[in-house]
Amino acid sequence: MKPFVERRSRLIAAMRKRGGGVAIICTALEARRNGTSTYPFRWDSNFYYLSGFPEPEAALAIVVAGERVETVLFCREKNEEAEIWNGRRYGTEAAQKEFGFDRALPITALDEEIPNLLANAPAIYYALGADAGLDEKVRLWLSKVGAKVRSLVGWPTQAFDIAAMLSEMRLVKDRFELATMRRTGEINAAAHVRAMLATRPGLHEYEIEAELLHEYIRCGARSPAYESIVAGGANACVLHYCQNNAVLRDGDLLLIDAGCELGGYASDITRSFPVNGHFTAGQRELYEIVLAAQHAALAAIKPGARLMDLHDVATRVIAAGLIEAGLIAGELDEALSSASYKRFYMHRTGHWLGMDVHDVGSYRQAGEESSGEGTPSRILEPGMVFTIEPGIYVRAAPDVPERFHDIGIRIEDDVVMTESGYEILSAGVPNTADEIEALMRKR
Ligand SMILES: [Mn+2]
Repeated sequence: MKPFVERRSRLIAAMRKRGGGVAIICTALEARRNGTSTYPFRWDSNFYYLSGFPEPEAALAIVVAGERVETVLFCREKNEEAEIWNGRRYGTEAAQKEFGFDRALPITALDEEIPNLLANAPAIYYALGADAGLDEKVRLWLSKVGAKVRSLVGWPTQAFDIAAMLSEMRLVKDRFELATMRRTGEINAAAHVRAMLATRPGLHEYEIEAELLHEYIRCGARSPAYESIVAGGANACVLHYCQNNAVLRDGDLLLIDAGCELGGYASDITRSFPVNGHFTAGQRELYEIVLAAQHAALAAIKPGARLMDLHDVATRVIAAGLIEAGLIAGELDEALSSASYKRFYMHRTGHWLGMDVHDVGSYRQAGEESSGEGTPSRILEPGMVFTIEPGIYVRAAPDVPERFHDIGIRIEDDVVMTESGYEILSAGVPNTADEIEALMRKR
Protein backbone atom coordinates (compact mmCIF):
# COMPACT_ATOMS: atom_id res chain seq x y z
CA MET A 1 0.00 0.00 0.00
CA LYS A 2 2.83 2.37 0.88
CA PRO A 3 4.17 3.18 -2.60
CA PHE A 4 0.67 3.81 -3.89
CA VAL A 5 -0.18 6.21 -1.06
CA GLU A 6 3.15 7.95 -1.63
CA ARG A 7 2.42 8.38 -5.35
CA ARG A 8 -1.05 9.73 -4.63
CA SER A 9 0.52 12.29 -2.29
CA ARG A 10 2.87 13.43 -5.04
CA LEU A 11 -0.02 13.78 -7.48
CA ILE A 12 -2.02 15.69 -4.86
CA ALA A 13 0.89 18.10 -4.41
CA ALA A 14 1.04 18.61 -8.19
CA MET A 15 -2.73 19.28 -8.30
CA ARG A 16 -2.44 21.75 -5.43
CA LYS A 17 0.19 23.68 -7.41
CA ARG A 18 -2.39 24.05 -10.17
CA GLY A 19 -5.04 25.32 -7.76
CA GLY A 20 -6.63 21.98 -6.86
CA GLY A 21 -9.67 20.30 -8.42
CA VAL A 22 -10.84 16.78 -9.09
CA ALA A 23 -8.81 14.03 -10.78
CA ILE A 24 -10.53 11.03 -12.33
CA ILE A 25 -8.60 7.95 -13.43
CA CYS A 26 -10.41 4.84 -14.73
CA THR A 27 -8.92 1.38 -15.09
CA ALA A 28 -8.97 -0.46 -18.42
CA LEU A 29 -12.11 -2.01 -19.87
CA GLU A 30 -12.31 -5.75 -20.18
CA ALA A 31 -11.89 -6.66 -23.85
CA ARG A 32 -13.94 -9.31 -25.59
CA ARG A 33 -11.77 -11.81 -27.48
CA ASN A 34 -14.45 -13.86 -29.24
CA GLY A 35 -17.77 -15.44 -28.31
CA THR A 36 -18.09 -15.21 -24.55
CA SER A 37 -14.31 -15.17 -23.94
CA THR A 38 -12.37 -12.09 -22.89
CA TYR A 39 -8.66 -11.30 -23.15
CA PRO A 40 -6.84 -11.68 -19.83
CA PHE A 41 -7.55 -8.48 -17.91
CA ARG A 42 -4.70 -5.98 -17.68
CA TRP A 43 -5.35 -2.85 -15.60
CA ASP A 44 -4.69 0.64 -16.87
CA SER A 45 -1.09 1.56 -16.02
CA ASN A 46 -1.91 5.00 -14.60
CA PHE A 47 -4.78 3.67 -12.52
CA TYR A 48 -2.68 0.87 -11.09
CA TYR A 49 0.29 3.17 -10.48
CA LEU A 50 -1.85 5.25 -8.12
CA SER A 51 -4.11 2.61 -6.61
CA GLY A 52 -2.53 -0.86 -6.69
CA PHE A 53 -6.10 -2.06 -7.20
CA PRO A 54 -6.19 -5.04 -9.59
CA GLU A 55 -9.89 -5.54 -10.37
CA PRO A 56 -11.68 -4.47 -13.54
CA GLU A 57 -14.63 -2.02 -13.36
CA ALA A 58 -12.91 0.47 -11.10
CA ALA A 59 -12.12 4.18 -11.04
CA LEU A 60 -10.31 6.56 -8.75
CA ALA A 61 -11.29 10.12 -7.88
CA ILE A 62 -9.00 12.50 -6.01
CA VAL A 63 -10.46 15.74 -4.70
CA VAL A 64 -8.11 18.55 -3.73
CA ALA A 65 -9.83 21.66 -2.31
CA GLY A 66 -7.35 23.83 -0.45
CA GLU A 67 -6.13 21.79 2.51
CA ARG A 68 -8.96 19.29 2.14
CA VAL A 69 -8.13 16.12 0.25
CA GLU A 70 -10.33 13.11 -0.39
CA THR A 71 -9.48 9.92 -2.28
CA VAL A 72 -12.43 7.88 -3.49
CA LEU A 73 -12.26 4.42 -5.06
CA PHE A 74 -15.16 3.20 -7.15
CA CYS A 75 -15.23 -0.60 -7.47
CA ARG A 76 -17.48 -3.64 -7.75
CA GLU A 77 -19.56 -4.56 -4.73
CA LYS A 78 -19.45 -7.97 -3.08
CA ASN A 79 -21.81 -10.34 -4.89
CA GLU A 80 -22.01 -13.95 -3.78
CA GLU A 81 -23.51 -15.24 -7.03
CA ALA A 82 -20.93 -13.47 -9.22
CA GLU A 83 -18.08 -14.51 -6.93
CA ILE A 84 -19.09 -18.20 -7.09
CA TRP A 85 -18.80 -18.07 -10.89
CA ASN A 86 -16.02 -15.58 -11.51
CA GLY A 87 -13.89 -15.32 -8.40
CA ARG A 88 -13.54 -13.21 -5.28
CA ARG A 89 -13.89 -9.45 -5.22
CA TYR A 90 -12.73 -7.04 -2.60
CA GLY A 91 -15.99 -5.13 -2.40
CA THR A 92 -16.08 -1.51 -1.27
CA GLU A 93 -15.46 -2.07 2.44
CA ALA A 94 -12.32 -4.24 2.17
CA ALA A 95 -10.97 -2.25 -0.79
CA GLN A 96 -11.25 1.03 1.12
CA LYS A 97 -9.28 -0.39 4.06
CA GLU A 98 -6.72 -2.51 2.25
CA PHE A 99 -5.82 0.08 -0.38
CA GLY A 100 -5.93 3.06 1.93
CA PHE A 101 -8.66 5.23 0.39
CA ASP A 102 -10.76 7.73 2.32
CA ARG A 103 -13.95 6.30 0.81
CA ALA A 104 -15.00 3.49 -1.50
CA LEU A 105 -18.26 3.53 -3.44
CA PRO A 106 -19.90 1.06 -5.82
CA ILE A 107 -18.81 1.57 -9.44
CA THR A 108 -22.50 1.76 -10.34
CA ALA A 109 -22.63 5.09 -8.46
CA LEU A 110 -19.88 6.67 -10.60
CA ASP A 111 -22.11 8.73 -12.92
CA GLU A 112 -24.14 10.03 -10.02
CA GLU A 113 -21.23 10.83 -7.67
CA ILE A 114 -18.65 12.38 -9.99
CA PRO A 115 -20.85 15.43 -10.77
CA ASN A 116 -21.24 16.00 -7.01
CA LEU A 117 -17.45 15.90 -6.60
CA LEU A 118 -16.99 18.25 -9.57
CA ALA A 119 -19.45 20.84 -8.27
CA ASN A 120 -17.52 24.00 -7.27
CA ALA A 121 -14.18 22.42 -8.26
CA PRO A 122 -11.94 24.83 -10.20
CA ALA A 123 -10.50 22.17 -12.49
CA ILE A 124 -10.89 18.63 -13.77
CA TYR A 125 -7.88 16.35 -14.33
CA TYR A 126 -8.22 13.37 -16.64
CA ALA A 127 -6.53 11.72 -19.63
CA LEU A 128 -7.52 14.27 -22.28
CA GLY A 129 -8.53 12.70 -25.56
CA ALA A 130 -7.09 9.30 -24.67
CA ASP A 131 -10.37 7.43 -24.89
CA ALA A 132 -13.59 8.34 -26.68
CA GLY A 133 -15.69 6.63 -24.00
CA LEU A 134 -14.07 8.65 -21.21
CA ASP A 135 -14.31 11.92 -23.17
CA GLU A 136 -18.05 11.30 -23.56
CA LYS A 137 -18.41 10.46 -19.86
CA VAL A 138 -16.64 13.67 -18.88
CA ARG A 139 -19.00 15.63 -21.13
CA LEU A 140 -21.94 13.91 -19.42
CA TRP A 141 -20.61 14.57 -15.91
CA LEU A 142 -19.93 18.22 -16.70
CA SER A 143 -23.39 18.67 -18.20
CA LYS A 144 -24.86 17.37 -14.95
CA VAL A 145 -22.85 19.94 -13.00
CA GLY A 146 -23.97 22.56 -15.51
CA ALA A 147 -27.60 21.71 -14.85
CA LYS A 148 -27.09 22.86 -11.26
CA VAL A 149 -25.41 26.16 -12.13
CA ARG A 150 -28.62 28.12 -11.57
CA SER A 151 -28.59 26.94 -7.97
CA LEU A 152 -25.22 28.75 -7.69
CA VAL A 153 -23.02 25.69 -8.14
CA GLY A 154 -19.68 26.52 -9.79
CA TRP A 155 -18.23 24.29 -12.48
CA PRO A 156 -14.67 23.51 -13.50
CA THR A 157 -13.31 26.05 -15.97
CA GLN A 158 -9.99 24.30 -16.49
CA ALA A 159 -8.93 20.84 -17.63
CA PHE A 160 -5.48 19.35 -17.11
CA ASP A 161 -4.09 16.29 -18.82
CA ILE A 162 -3.44 13.91 -15.95
CA ALA A 163 -1.72 11.47 -18.31
CA ALA A 164 1.01 14.05 -18.96
CA MET A 165 1.41 14.74 -15.24
CA LEU A 166 1.67 11.03 -14.43
CA SER A 167 4.07 10.44 -17.35
CA GLU A 168 6.60 12.69 -15.70
CA MET A 169 6.16 10.91 -12.35
CA ARG A 170 6.36 7.46 -13.95
CA LEU A 171 9.48 8.30 -15.94
CA VAL A 172 11.57 8.38 -12.75
CA LYS A 173 11.11 5.07 -10.98
CA ASP A 174 10.80 4.85 -7.20
CA ARG A 175 12.59 2.17 -5.17
CA PHE A 176 9.57 -0.14 -5.20
CA GLU A 177 9.43 0.00 -8.97
CA LEU A 178 13.17 -0.59 -9.31
CA ALA A 179 12.98 -3.63 -7.03
CA THR A 180 10.23 -5.10 -9.23
CA MET A 181 12.09 -4.24 -12.42
CA ARG A 182 15.26 -5.93 -11.16
CA ARG A 183 13.28 -9.13 -10.60
CA THR A 184 11.51 -8.83 -13.97
CA GLY A 185 14.89 -8.44 -15.63
CA GLU A 186 16.26 -11.50 -13.83
CA ILE A 187 13.34 -13.68 -14.87
CA ASN A 188 13.57 -12.50 -18.46
CA ALA A 189 17.32 -13.11 -18.57
CA ALA A 190 16.78 -16.65 -17.27
CA ALA A 191 14.14 -17.20 -19.95
CA HIS A 192 16.52 -16.06 -22.71
CA VAL A 193 19.20 -18.43 -21.36
CA ARG A 194 16.65 -21.24 -21.38
CA ALA A 195 15.73 -20.39 -24.98
CA MET A 196 19.40 -20.50 -26.07
CA LEU A 197 19.84 -23.87 -24.42
CA ALA A 198 16.74 -25.27 -26.13
CA THR A 199 17.55 -24.04 -29.65
CA ARG A 200 18.66 -26.45 -32.35
CA PRO A 201 18.09 -26.84 -36.11
CA GLY A 202 14.74 -28.35 -37.11
CA LEU A 203 12.67 -26.90 -34.28
CA HIS A 204 9.95 -24.34 -34.94
CA GLU A 205 10.26 -20.78 -33.73
CA TYR A 206 7.19 -21.32 -31.55
CA GLU A 207 8.89 -24.18 -29.72
CA ILE A 208 11.49 -21.68 -28.54
CA GLU A 209 8.73 -19.18 -27.72
CA ALA A 210 7.24 -21.87 -25.48
CA GLU A 211 10.52 -22.08 -23.54
CA LEU A 212 10.33 -18.35 -22.83
CA LEU A 213 6.71 -18.54 -21.70
CA HIS A 214 7.46 -21.57 -19.54
CA GLU A 215 10.16 -19.71 -17.65
CA TYR A 216 8.06 -16.55 -17.30
CA ILE A 217 5.03 -18.31 -15.85
CA ARG A 218 7.11 -20.65 -13.71
CA CYS A 219 8.61 -17.57 -12.05
CA GLY A 220 5.27 -15.85 -11.49
CA ALA A 221 5.49 -13.43 -14.42
CA ARG A 222 2.19 -14.61 -15.84
CA SER A 223 2.26 -12.74 -19.09
CA PRO A 224 4.70 -11.50 -21.71
CA ALA A 225 4.92 -7.71 -21.68
CA TYR A 226 4.41 -7.67 -25.47
CA GLU A 227 4.20 -10.17 -28.30
CA SER A 228 7.40 -12.20 -28.37
CA ILE A 229 9.53 -11.98 -31.51
CA VAL A 230 11.22 -15.32 -32.24
CA ALA A 231 12.67 -14.83 -35.68
CA GLY A 232 15.02 -17.22 -37.46
CA GLY A 233 17.12 -16.30 -40.51
CA ALA A 234 15.53 -13.72 -42.83
CA ASN A 235 12.59 -13.29 -40.42
CA ALA A 236 14.93 -11.35 -38.13
CA CYS A 237 15.01 -8.59 -40.74
CA VAL A 238 11.28 -8.01 -40.15
CA LEU A 239 11.43 -5.72 -37.14
CA HIS A 240 8.03 -6.63 -35.66
CA TYR A 241 7.88 -10.25 -36.85
CA CYS A 242 5.62 -12.29 -34.57
CA GLN A 243 4.27 -15.21 -36.61
CA ASN A 244 6.91 -17.41 -34.93
CA ASN A 245 5.96 -20.44 -37.01
CA ALA A 246 8.97 -21.09 -39.27
CA VAL A 247 11.44 -23.96 -38.95
CA LEU A 248 14.89 -23.02 -37.60
CA ARG A 249 17.67 -23.77 -40.07
CA ASP A 250 21.21 -24.89 -39.49
CA GLY A 251 23.54 -21.95 -40.19
CA ASP A 252 20.93 -19.25 -39.50
CA LEU A 253 20.82 -16.80 -36.64
CA LEU A 254 17.84 -16.65 -34.31
CA LEU A 255 16.74 -13.24 -33.03
CA ILE A 256 14.60 -13.24 -29.89
CA ASP A 257 13.07 -9.99 -28.66
CA ALA A 258 10.93 -10.92 -25.67
CA GLY A 259 10.03 -9.69 -22.23
CA CYS A 260 7.82 -10.67 -19.33
CA GLU A 261 5.60 -8.55 -17.15
CA LEU A 262 5.84 -8.89 -13.39
CA GLY A 263 3.76 -6.81 -10.99
CA GLY A 264 2.84 -4.57 -13.89
CA TYR A 265 6.44 -3.91 -15.02
CA ALA A 266 7.95 -4.88 -18.34
CA SER A 267 11.32 -6.29 -19.21
CA ASP A 268 12.60 -6.11 -22.78
CA ILE A 269 15.63 -8.13 -23.92
CA THR A 270 16.85 -9.00 -27.40
CA ARG A 271 19.52 -11.55 -28.22
CA SER A 272 20.68 -12.85 -31.59
CA PHE A 273 22.46 -16.19 -31.62
CA PRO A 274 23.31 -19.05 -34.00
CA VAL A 275 20.74 -21.84 -34.29
CA ASN A 276 23.54 -24.43 -34.31
CA GLY A 277 25.58 -22.73 -31.57
CA HIS A 278 28.40 -21.41 -33.81
CA PHE A 279 28.52 -17.99 -35.46
CA THR A 280 29.60 -18.00 -39.11
CA ALA A 281 32.34 -15.52 -40.03
CA GLY A 282 29.81 -13.12 -41.59
CA GLN A 283 27.46 -13.34 -38.62
CA ARG A 284 30.25 -12.72 -36.15
CA GLU A 285 31.58 -9.79 -38.16
CA LEU A 286 28.23 -8.00 -37.94
CA TYR A 287 27.62 -9.15 -34.37
CA GLU A 288 30.83 -7.51 -33.19
CA ILE A 289 29.76 -4.19 -34.75
CA VAL A 290 26.40 -4.23 -32.98
CA LEU A 291 28.01 -5.21 -29.67
CA ALA A 292 30.60 -2.43 -30.01
CA ALA A 293 27.75 0.01 -30.68
CA GLN A 294 26.00 -1.14 -27.51
CA HIS A 295 29.19 -0.78 -25.48
CA ALA A 296 29.74 2.71 -26.88
CA ALA A 297 26.18 3.70 -25.89
CA LEU A 298 26.70 2.30 -22.37
CA ALA A 299 29.97 4.20 -22.05
CA ALA A 300 28.14 7.41 -22.94
CA ILE A 301 25.80 7.14 -19.93
CA LYS A 302 26.91 9.74 -17.43
CA PRO A 303 25.34 12.59 -15.48
CA GLY A 304 24.22 15.25 -17.92
CA ALA A 305 24.06 12.90 -20.90
CA ARG A 306 20.96 12.91 -23.07
CA LEU A 307 19.11 9.83 -24.28
CA MET A 308 19.79 10.84 -27.89
CA ASP A 309 23.55 10.99 -27.20
CA LEU A 310 23.43 7.21 -26.77
CA HIS A 311 21.76 6.85 -30.16
CA ASP A 312 24.31 9.14 -31.77
CA VAL A 313 27.37 7.26 -30.49
CA ALA A 314 25.81 3.87 -31.31
CA THR A 315 24.91 5.03 -34.81
CA ARG A 316 28.47 6.28 -35.35
CA VAL A 317 29.92 2.87 -34.46
CA ILE A 318 27.41 1.07 -36.68
CA ALA A 319 27.98 3.36 -39.66
CA ALA A 320 31.77 2.94 -39.32
CA GLY A 321 31.31 -0.83 -39.09
CA LEU A 322 29.07 -0.93 -42.15
CA ILE A 323 31.69 0.99 -44.15
CA GLU A 324 34.40 -1.40 -42.96
CA ALA A 325 32.26 -4.39 -43.94
CA GLY A 326 31.71 -2.90 -47.39
CA LEU A 327 27.95 -2.60 -46.91
CA ILE A 328 27.89 1.16 -47.38
CA ALA A 329 30.28 3.35 -49.33
CA GLY A 330 32.05 6.61 -48.57
CA GLU A 331 33.44 8.40 -45.56
CA LEU A 332 31.95 8.15 -42.04
CA ASP A 333 30.79 11.77 -41.79
CA GLU A 334 29.16 11.53 -45.18
CA ALA A 335 27.42 8.27 -44.20
CA LEU A 336 26.12 9.92 -41.03
CA SER A 337 24.89 13.11 -42.72
CA SER A 338 23.26 11.26 -45.62
CA ALA A 339 21.93 8.60 -43.20
CA SER A 340 22.92 5.89 -45.70
CA TYR A 341 23.31 3.53 -42.72
CA LYS A 342 19.51 3.57 -42.35
CA ARG A 343 19.21 0.89 -45.00
CA PHE A 344 20.67 -1.48 -42.39
CA TYR A 345 19.91 0.32 -39.10
CA MET A 346 16.52 1.99 -39.29
CA HIS A 347 15.36 2.30 -35.68
CA ARG A 348 16.29 4.23 -32.56
CA THR A 349 18.76 2.88 -30.03
CA GLY A 350 16.42 2.91 -27.05
CA HIS A 351 13.16 3.82 -25.37
CA TRP A 352 11.84 4.33 -21.85
CA LEU A 353 10.88 1.13 -20.05
CA GLY A 354 8.43 0.69 -17.18
CA MET A 355 4.80 -0.33 -16.77
CA ASP A 356 4.48 0.00 -20.52
CA VAL A 357 7.22 -1.56 -22.61
CA HIS A 358 7.50 1.68 -24.57
CA ASP A 359 6.98 3.58 -21.39
CA VAL A 360 5.53 7.03 -20.89
CA GLY A 361 7.68 10.11 -20.40
CA SER A 362 8.60 12.87 -22.78
CA TYR A 363 11.70 12.38 -24.92
CA ARG A 364 12.15 16.14 -25.06
CA GLN A 365 13.84 18.22 -22.42
CA ALA A 366 11.20 20.62 -21.06
CA GLY A 367 12.08 24.31 -21.16
CA GLU A 368 14.61 23.97 -23.96
CA GLU A 369 13.68 25.34 -27.32
CA SER A 370 14.39 23.42 -30.48
CA SER A 371 17.70 24.67 -31.84
CA GLY A 372 16.93 23.87 -35.44
CA GLU A 373 19.19 20.84 -35.10
CA GLY A 374 16.15 18.86 -34.00
CA THR A 375 14.44 18.69 -30.63
CA PRO A 376 16.69 18.75 -27.56
CA SER A 377 16.63 15.25 -26.14
CA ARG A 378 15.92 14.39 -22.52
CA ILE A 379 18.76 14.66 -20.01
CA LEU A 380 19.14 11.35 -18.16
CA GLU A 381 18.36 11.40 -14.44
CA PRO A 382 18.79 8.76 -11.72
CA GLY A 383 15.77 6.42 -11.69
CA MET A 384 15.07 6.61 -15.42
CA VAL A 385 14.96 3.16 -17.02
CA PHE A 386 15.57 2.64 -20.71
CA THR A 387 16.70 0.09 -23.27
CA ILE A 388 19.86 0.15 -25.36
CA GLU A 389 19.24 -1.84 -28.51
CA PRO A 390 21.37 -1.19 -31.56
CA GLY A 391 20.98 -3.54 -34.52
CA ILE A 392 21.94 -4.38 -38.07
CA TYR A 393 19.52 -5.94 -40.55
CA VAL A 394 20.79 -7.15 -43.90
CA ARG A 395 18.35 -8.62 -46.39
CA ALA A 396 19.61 -10.61 -49.34
CA ALA A 397 20.31 -8.31 -52.29
CA PRO A 398 22.59 -8.39 -55.37
CA ASP A 399 24.81 -5.58 -54.01
CA VAL A 400 25.30 -7.29 -50.64
CA PRO A 401 28.12 -9.84 -50.06
CA GLU A 402 26.60 -13.27 -49.68
CA ARG A 403 28.08 -13.91 -46.25
CA PHE A 404 25.80 -11.16 -44.88
CA HIS A 405 22.56 -12.31 -46.53
CA ASP A 406 19.44 -12.52 -44.34
CA ILE A 407 21.16 -11.65 -41.09
CA GLY A 408 19.23 -9.65 -38.50
CA ILE A 409 21.05 -8.79 -35.28
CA ARG A 410 19.82 -6.74 -32.33
CA ILE A 411 21.34 -6.70 -28.87
CA GLU A 412 19.05 -5.15 -26.28
CA ASP A 413 19.57 -4.63 -22.59
CA ASP A 414 17.63 -2.77 -19.91
CA VAL A 415 19.43 -0.08 -18.01
CA VAL A 416 18.62 2.11 -15.01
CA MET A 417 20.41 5.40 -14.55
CA THR A 418 21.91 5.73 -11.06
CA GLU A 419 23.56 8.58 -9.15
CA SER A 420 27.03 7.39 -10.14
CA GLY A 421 26.43 5.68 -13.47
CA TYR A 422 24.11 2.90 -14.48
CA GLU A 423 22.95 -0.60 -13.59
CA ILE A 424 22.05 -3.26 -16.17
CA LEU A 425 18.81 -5.05 -15.26
CA SER A 426 19.22 -7.76 -17.89
CA ALA A 427 22.80 -8.82 -17.17
CA GLY A 428 21.86 -12.45 -16.50
CA VAL A 429 21.99 -13.44 -20.16
CA PRO A 430 25.27 -13.56 -22.11
CA ASN A 431 25.73 -10.92 -24.78
CA THR A 432 29.17 -11.45 -26.30
CA ALA A 433 29.55 -13.95 -29.14
CA ASP A 434 32.06 -16.02 -27.15
CA GLU A 435 29.82 -16.17 -24.07
CA ILE A 436 26.86 -17.22 -26.20
CA GLU A 437 28.84 -20.00 -27.92
CA ALA A 438 30.15 -21.16 -24.55
CA LEU A 439 26.63 -21.35 -23.12
CA MET A 440 25.29 -23.17 -26.18
CA ARG A 441 28.06 -25.78 -25.96
CA LYS A 442 26.34 -26.92 -22.75
CA ARG A 443 23.32 -28.13 -24.72
MN1 LIG B 1 12.80 -2.58 -26.90
